[in-house]
Amino acid sequence: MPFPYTVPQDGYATERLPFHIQLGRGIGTKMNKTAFISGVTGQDGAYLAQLLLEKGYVVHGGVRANAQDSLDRLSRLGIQDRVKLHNFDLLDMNNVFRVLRDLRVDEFYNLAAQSFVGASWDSAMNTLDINAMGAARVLDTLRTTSPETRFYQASTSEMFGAVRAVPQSELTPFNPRSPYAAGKAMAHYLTVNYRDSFGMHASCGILFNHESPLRGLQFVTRKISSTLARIARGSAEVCRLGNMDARRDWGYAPEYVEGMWRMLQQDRADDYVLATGATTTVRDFVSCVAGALGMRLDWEGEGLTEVARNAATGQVVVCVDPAFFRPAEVDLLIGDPAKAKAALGWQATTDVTALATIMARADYDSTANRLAA
Ligand code: NAP
Ligand code: F7E
Repeated sequence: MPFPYTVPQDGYATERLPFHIQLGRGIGTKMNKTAFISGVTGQDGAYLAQLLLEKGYVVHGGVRANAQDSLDRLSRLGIQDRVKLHNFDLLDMNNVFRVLRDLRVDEFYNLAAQSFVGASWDSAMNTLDINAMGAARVLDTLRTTSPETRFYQASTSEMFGAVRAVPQSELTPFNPRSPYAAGKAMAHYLTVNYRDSFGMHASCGILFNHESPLRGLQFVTRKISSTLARIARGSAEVCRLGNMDARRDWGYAPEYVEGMWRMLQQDRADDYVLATGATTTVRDFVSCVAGALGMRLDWEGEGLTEVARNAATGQVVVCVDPAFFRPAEVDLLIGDPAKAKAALGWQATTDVTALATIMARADYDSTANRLAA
């Protein structure tokens, strides 16, 4: 076989190559690609780890030293024993430096963050330190110790903030509306800057909201699916929500981690929007979840007095609570994923109704398991 050979798009399918070519990094070493995922205990980290393991990667993951019981998502996917875990904290430069210098992985996915926008006003310094300076610590370490490592930065639609165009694409100017978004914008610009200045293969995925049964319970979709699932099982509680007019472009997380991986397989690093191209209000997401649970809702009132009742029982299941309003809101997000489709062949396929159904069913089933336990 001639050398150099072409690496298949689906990773290093070593079993299809002659044995002498499998010995890539020294005698007896298989040519599995290596990846490090910061934030491997989070929603995206867990799905990305699963995807990369399926592709034959050796997957390293960063976990915070004081958060060892947060391996729940990896356990739910049945992969907790297959990810090589390392103590890793984006706040600690020495720690970041030592881990990355020693591993020198092929691909680094920077998914770790204080990711809850609502908390970022009350913990602005911490949010900026993790989300902005944390990315700087990783980029500078890679530049010094492993410049050939391909780098993915978890950028976000929140950077568009009070939007300057509809829909939002890679060309839309940023206008961040929270400490979270401002920190992510800094990390984004720094990633572009390291790519331009030092030739690093560093890409940003500007991802619109993506959800799943592994989503944190504080985010609105999962708050709705988990609370309504308990109500459908007989709970008398009420789902208390903030701004129900806010609109988001909600997709399904496992599809989005595939897009991250595709970005790092390109010859040239670049930035891409991943989105569905459709937008839905929080109120309509409530109705989708209720529908999936077989619950018809009657909406009445407006503003602070708006409620949704279970049409069958009259029980109030949703109400407005100003405690969940934000100091500044991002009212309308809708992404234009045309570039990702053309360049990466990536497309979201799960619409918001299907997404709500997946989440509602998973929460309904796990509620039953908890009641049975
Ligand atoms: P997530 O579930 O909140 O996960 C965040 C991860 O970051 C967790 O593993 C967390 O660890 C870790 N982390 C927090 N602080 C850290 C620190 N100081 N050092 C190291 N790790 C730390 O978030 P996600 O939804 O998977 O999102 C992944 C990334 O994409 C985030 O950067 C987020 O900002 C960004 N993003 C998300 C969306 C979305 O819709 N999901 C959209 C655009 C961008 P613990 O388990 O210890 O808390
Ligand atoms: O809020 C409104 C809230 O917290 C969505 C993160 O992954 O996606 C996520 O950020 C909307 C907002 O997500 C409640 O005001 C109403 O307008 O689910 P969320 P988010 O802020 O969009 C982006 C792309 C990221 O990058 C982030 O990391 O829903 N809303 N009532 C509520 N939100 C919450 N959390 N709770 C409520 O009761």
